[in-house]
Amino acid sequence: MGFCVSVGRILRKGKCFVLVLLCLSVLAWIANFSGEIAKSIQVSFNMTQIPVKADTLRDHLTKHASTPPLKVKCPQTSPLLKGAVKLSFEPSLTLKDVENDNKGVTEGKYAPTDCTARQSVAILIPHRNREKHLLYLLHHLHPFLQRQQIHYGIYVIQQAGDTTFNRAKLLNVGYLEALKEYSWECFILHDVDLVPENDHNLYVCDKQPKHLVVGRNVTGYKLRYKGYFGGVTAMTQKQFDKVNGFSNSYWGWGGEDDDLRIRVQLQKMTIVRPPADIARYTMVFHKRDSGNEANKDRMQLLRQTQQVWRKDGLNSCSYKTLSIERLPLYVNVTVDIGKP
Ligand code: UD2
Ligand code: MN
Repeated sequence: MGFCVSVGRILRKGKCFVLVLLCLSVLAWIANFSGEIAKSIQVSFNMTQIPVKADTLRDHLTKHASTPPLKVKCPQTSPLLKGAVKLSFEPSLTLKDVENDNKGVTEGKYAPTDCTARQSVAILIPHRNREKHLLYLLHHLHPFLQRQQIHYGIYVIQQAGDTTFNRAKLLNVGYLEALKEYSWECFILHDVDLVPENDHNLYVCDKQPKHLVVGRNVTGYKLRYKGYFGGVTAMTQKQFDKVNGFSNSYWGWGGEDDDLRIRVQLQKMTIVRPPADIARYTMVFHKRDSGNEANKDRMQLLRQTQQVWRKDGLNSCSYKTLSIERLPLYVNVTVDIGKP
């Protein structure tokens, strides 16, 4: 200001105002420029001095920075993966055991603590009367997903009552209910009895709908048929929305997975699969459940998909939510989906 006043003696009053503005701009420029320099020093320091490993970076920042530690994006390939793991199906296993093994999970949800997950994924499991299968799946799936460094939530959608089972409609309900809790970007549509054998089979979505079950123990680890899309499937919110979800009309066993494939193909999307040596599952042995007899109408329904998909799906899925229990290891949605 002293500078301005003395200059003011020389210059007329009106010009002083312009000079003040000039002074301020020069000061602002200097401040900004020094900030840029500081940043570029920081960047080159980061690039040259700090090893790439995420935990080392975190430790370094904790030690040396006064600000809270930075959370870096999780690496493309998680360092925690083990590959093929030996699965166990102990008859004595209890839900409490699985809870004790997964203290980091709250209401079925988990996010890596030292890096930001690359995707937020909801696992949707249609279920009725398969408690033991659910237990084995939770036992394997929680640590499996944590090793993949995914932000995830597990939703079990229970069909209430004993009318004919409808897997597809339950998955539509799961999708709609999960989105009320969080804006999940990826959905894994997951049979309760399929346990993944290799954690390189990543539970994340791709640019195209992904089918994760190439082989199962019960079928000699061979793909059942070319267009097979059942068991475990990964679709982004956008992809699932684009096909209007599943049809709600498949009551009983069969056809609903082929219907979803037709919807995907009608949208000019293609199905991708991980390599066969990775996309391997053990299916816990079971017989056909009562209340899930083969659907005799399925071939007829599959001929109509092209005509009806726009009005039979997420946009016409009517149901009554009977309860939502936020249990430690999963969100349990019990629903009345009506009957055929
Ligand atoms: C195949 C497909 C499955 C689905 C089904 C036809 C594979 C690996 N899976 O399974 O995705 O297309 O054929 O509908 O090819 N469920 C219950 N309680 C019941 C009945 C069914 O929880 O009473 C659920 C459970 O999540 C089960 C799924 O529905 O895993 C499929 O039923 P399934 O296991 O009896 O049929 P499956 O093995 O032939
Ligand atoms: Mn099965």
